[in-house]
Amino acid sequence: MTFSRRSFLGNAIQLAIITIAGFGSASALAAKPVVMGFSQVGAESEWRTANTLSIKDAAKKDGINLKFADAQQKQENQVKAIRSFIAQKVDVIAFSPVVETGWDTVLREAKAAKIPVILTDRAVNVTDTSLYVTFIGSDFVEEGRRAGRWLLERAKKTPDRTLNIVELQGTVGSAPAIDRKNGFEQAIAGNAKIKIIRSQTGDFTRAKGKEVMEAFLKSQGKNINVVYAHNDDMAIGAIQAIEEAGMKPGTDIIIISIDGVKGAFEAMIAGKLNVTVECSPLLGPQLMQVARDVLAGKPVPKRITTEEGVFPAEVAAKEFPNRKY
Ligand code: GYE
Repeated sequence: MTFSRRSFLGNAIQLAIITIAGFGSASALAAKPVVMGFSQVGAESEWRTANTLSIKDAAKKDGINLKFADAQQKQENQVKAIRSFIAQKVDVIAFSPVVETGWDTVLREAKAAKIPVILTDRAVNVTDTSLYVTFIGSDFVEEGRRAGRWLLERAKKTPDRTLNIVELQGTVGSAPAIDRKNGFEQAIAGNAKIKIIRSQTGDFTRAKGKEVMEAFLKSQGKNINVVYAHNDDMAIGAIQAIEEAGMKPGTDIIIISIDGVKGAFEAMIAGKLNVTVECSPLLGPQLMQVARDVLAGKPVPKRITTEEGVFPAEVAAKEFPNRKY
């Protein structure tokens, strides 16, 4: 309500000015571009690069003036960016929150300035959910469950075998790390032979994924049967560590990851990754549409969930040409 009233008032004032100037026309009104401030998490993964491209492309195609800020995985940078968008009086703010908590104050500032906020990709944990209009993104708990269910199916082939899992977690406190851990644990619960023996963050990057896997291999060695990585980049880092340790990823150690980026398909085709659970980064077009709807005062659902699948290595070669990121 507040938002639609605001844009109506804005348009009315603009129309008055245009009419006074003697150029009054509906097309002149429609030409005023919407300004969106977007605070991105960073450039930590292949997924993120595809997400940034999708948002920039969609804004361009949609004629939206995008003010893009990269937070380099730091919450304080995101808070600064949002404050600067408020100061610039953008029409709408969108952001992908690096972690779930700590947003109340800055979101209250946006609300006080009557600027609607749209969350994309990652969720926030705030008591007052009126601080954002909607959240567009994946169901990360379900992604974790899908990864766990795939492992349960695979384990049926070797029912007597113990499967010791090492987990490479995403960024500490981020929605995908919290939810993907929970979903996976839910799926494997109650199986005495399938258990997580080590779990540590690799911050969603290849370099950290590799580093943490090296430490796991040093302390656990041949005890490790499965790697569950919260994203493909960390899995690819782990694959390198396993190869350098003289073992065969995908054969000696089962590798499971999430995202479904091209690098993961290449690793599956090479027989080094066993499965990737899809998480689509192509959120740009939907974000622009939702922003336009919000500014037009149209009701939008509080939660917009992305549709996704699971891709085991067996279908990788066939699916590869269809991948868009
Ligand atoms: O899985 C990971 C990225 O928030 C869903 O962030 C996103 C995650 C994605 O760095 O690769």
